[in-house]
Amino acid sequence: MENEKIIDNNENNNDNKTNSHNEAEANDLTKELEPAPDTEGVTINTTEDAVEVTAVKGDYGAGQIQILEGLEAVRMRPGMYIGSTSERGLHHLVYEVVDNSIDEALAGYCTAIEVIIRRDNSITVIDNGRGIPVDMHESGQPAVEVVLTVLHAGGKFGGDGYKVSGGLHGVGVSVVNALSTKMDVTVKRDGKIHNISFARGNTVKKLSVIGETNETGTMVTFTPDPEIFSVTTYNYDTLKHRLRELAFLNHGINIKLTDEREEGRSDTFHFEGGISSFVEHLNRKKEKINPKPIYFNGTKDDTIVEIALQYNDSYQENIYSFVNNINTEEGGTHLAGFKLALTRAANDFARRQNVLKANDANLSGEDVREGLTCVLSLKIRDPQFEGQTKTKLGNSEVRGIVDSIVTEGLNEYFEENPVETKKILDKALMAARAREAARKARELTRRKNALEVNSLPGKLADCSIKDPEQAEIYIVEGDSAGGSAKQGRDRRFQAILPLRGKILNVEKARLDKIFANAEIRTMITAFGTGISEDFDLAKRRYGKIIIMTDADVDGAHIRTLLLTFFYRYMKPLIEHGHVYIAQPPLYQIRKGKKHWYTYSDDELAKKLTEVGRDGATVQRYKGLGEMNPEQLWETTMDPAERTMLRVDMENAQEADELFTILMGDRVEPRRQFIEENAKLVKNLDI
Ligand code: 0RA
Repeated sequence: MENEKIIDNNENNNDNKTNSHNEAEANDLTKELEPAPDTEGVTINTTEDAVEVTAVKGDYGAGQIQILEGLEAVRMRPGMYIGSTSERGLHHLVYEVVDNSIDEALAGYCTAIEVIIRRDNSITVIDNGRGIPVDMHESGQPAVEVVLTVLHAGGKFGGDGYKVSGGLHGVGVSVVNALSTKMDVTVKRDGKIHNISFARGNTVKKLSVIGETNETGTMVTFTPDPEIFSVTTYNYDTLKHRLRELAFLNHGINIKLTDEREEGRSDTFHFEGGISSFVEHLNRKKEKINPKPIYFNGTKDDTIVEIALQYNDSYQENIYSFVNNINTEEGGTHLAGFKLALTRAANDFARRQNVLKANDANLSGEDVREGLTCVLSLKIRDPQFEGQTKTKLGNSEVRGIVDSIVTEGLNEYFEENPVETKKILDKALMAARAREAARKARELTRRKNALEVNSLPGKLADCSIKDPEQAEIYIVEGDSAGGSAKQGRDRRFQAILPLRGKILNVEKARLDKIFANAEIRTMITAFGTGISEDFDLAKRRYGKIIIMTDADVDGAHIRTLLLTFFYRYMKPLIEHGHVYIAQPPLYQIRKGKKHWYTYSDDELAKKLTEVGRDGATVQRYKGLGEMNPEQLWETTMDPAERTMLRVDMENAQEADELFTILMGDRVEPRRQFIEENAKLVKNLDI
């Protein structure tokens, strides 16, 4: 259970679904492009072209060098080409094919893309682009066969325009072919319908004409190889999320997703508004400062820059940046150029309007970005991706390009929209004042820490082991449960911090108020990590921070408050998997001299049936306080026996939304959310 997510994707709105003629076109494609009959058992040709020479180390023994040819290299080291062979890599196959269709759309030849999850978890991607070329290549093979069997061959055909998407690794459809037990490709081009098929990258049915048409397009169906992937079941929501993102980032394209495994499950995405619609979508549950997103774009030296921004009344900044449709999570030169321009433009305008007086200090970047939701999207020719996850843009010339486009765009907006601009600048000014107050509060905290040597909070019962890899801390609701936990724990590696009452709702407070809160200061000191921009994961005193609250509404409320606080101000703790939720039992069953614990109503019913209801007594634990120290240890704290949920935020975007909905000021989205997700939040007191 340790790796279970507690933050689920809860996306139930059917935004911007359209049923335009594009969708109908995509449907027509389906009818006409039927996959060729199964070709299993046909002789297998091997690819002759030695296009990749790879030295294989490790498992193959030191010094032993193996030459790998063609797609065999991909099957040998799939991770090198698609990042992973887990669920992520599995979904990456779809993105790789779709990216080719997106390229066709960006080149102006494709308007509709359809993705179908088949009942056997094979995937069909259909587009109405030009179709993969089928003419003879110098190698003696049709171009389509080369594109699908030679690494990086795709870009060598066609030539006009540059490849924009090409996936995170930009490896091409041949990699998908190599990693699929079967791939069937149908091309409508030059008045004919052509078909070819492969097995694990090898051609098993040569290209042939199977019909006539006056349309163009490509249909690819592939079955991921279970020898390669640890998971072969597609997740609808994962594909939906990415395809919607692609529809936002490439306005006008119609993208349809259908799941044949579940009757009626289908979504169509089409956003004429592009990234402005994206920003509206991200802010849809928030109170807006400027009702219409600010949007501008510009092109310089083949670099296309698009920006949409909209402020909401929260204190968080939410900037998403993309380069060639890839989410640049680590930022880079484009983001730096944007931030620089925004801060400068806001300060210049505030000075000109005398909103900032001669003696006032400048607004900081953070002040200006408070409450900002922004999407920055670039299409560039030779992106250099750097950083740990290769999602940081390195091209230095891009900084200046983005800076000048943003400066010009913002100046124009500020001049022409005085009402919205005043609201935005007022918010930044408030943020600046709060920042100053927070600085003073933090100064106080720091000074206090320096004075009281090793000043750990009095309420903390620390553990004796200081190694953060071994040490863990239980955050316990209330003094009485804290008492039981202190007696029940293994004091060598388990620390206990009882919290009194409810902690501050940080969604509704700025840093200054947060620093003034006693419970929060206690946690900051105990964890040792600092907070916000001072946060340093390396300074953590514990490897596991375990939230242990009662299984009732108050407990759930405290847990949500704590998670909000960690999410907002100590995010790396969650990102690196250091935050857990303890799972105390709900019931104890006694019968004769024996006893059992159960953690849910279902489990209780099962266990009672198993041991027999006659003579059994059931105790329902209303709070941790009802358990004696031994019971608490046995059920909830003993590493050998306990179950914990690790808090994992796979998707910060949706997690942020969840927190906003659950904790924010607005009642309506919260009510709606609870109705839609009654199961997930049934025990949350909100
Ligand atoms: C190579 C060259 C051209 C298009 C494509 C490949 C292509 C690949 C895929 C994969 C899925 N859909 C696709 N659509 C097109 C350019 C063709 C030309 O110049 O006519």
